Amino acid sequence: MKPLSDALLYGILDLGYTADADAERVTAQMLAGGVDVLQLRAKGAGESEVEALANRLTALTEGAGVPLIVNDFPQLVPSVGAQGAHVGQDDFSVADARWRAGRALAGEVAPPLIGKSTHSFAQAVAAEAEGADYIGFGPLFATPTKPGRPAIGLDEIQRVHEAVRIPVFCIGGIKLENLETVIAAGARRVVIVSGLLQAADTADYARRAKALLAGR
Ligand code: TZP
Ligand code: MG
Repeated sequence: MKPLSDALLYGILDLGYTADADAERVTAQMLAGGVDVLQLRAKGAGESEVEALANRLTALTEGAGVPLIVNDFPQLVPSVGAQGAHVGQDDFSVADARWRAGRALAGEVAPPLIGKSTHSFAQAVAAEAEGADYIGFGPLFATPTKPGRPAIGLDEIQRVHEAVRIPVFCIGGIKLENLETVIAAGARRVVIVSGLLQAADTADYARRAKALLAGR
């Protein structure tokens, strides 16, 4: 499994953009393009639906050596064989998510990765103190993928990277067109959702984003 410390590009299979029937095809494209972490995000879907979807993806992510992260349902991590869970500011605490994602047989597999969404410098620092394995930091730009969440801009990226030692994935409205600007502002790793999922060629889009991230 690729270590999180090497991850540059984090892709999200968001069922707001991808039809259920296309889940495997789009996941395969993201993996072929070099996505280093893959999250399953299905807002509005119930636990059993997310479980079924995750079960369809693990063979692909495992084959690519890419961690699969489940949004919102840490308790599914052991049963589907995912590598971790992602929580928002209003979800389970990191400790609670970690407990829910804990393996039945301790030590059998790597401990679960728990990521947390953060929307400010203070939240970024707090998430690390809380024990998160990585954070999302954003939305840098307003984005229809997370409606109603104000853009935080690029000004705090540098300061967050200086203060936080765990991997920081900048997120929100990041596209190939603005990625160099985001990198110039101090980002090392990014999450791209709609850019990847709405691309005519998702694998090629991922490859180009990865090249820009690796080139810094
Ligand atoms: N959290 C903050 S912004 C965001 C999430 C899940 C959505 C990012 O999606 P996109 O389409 O890359 O702007
Ligand atoms: Mg959530």
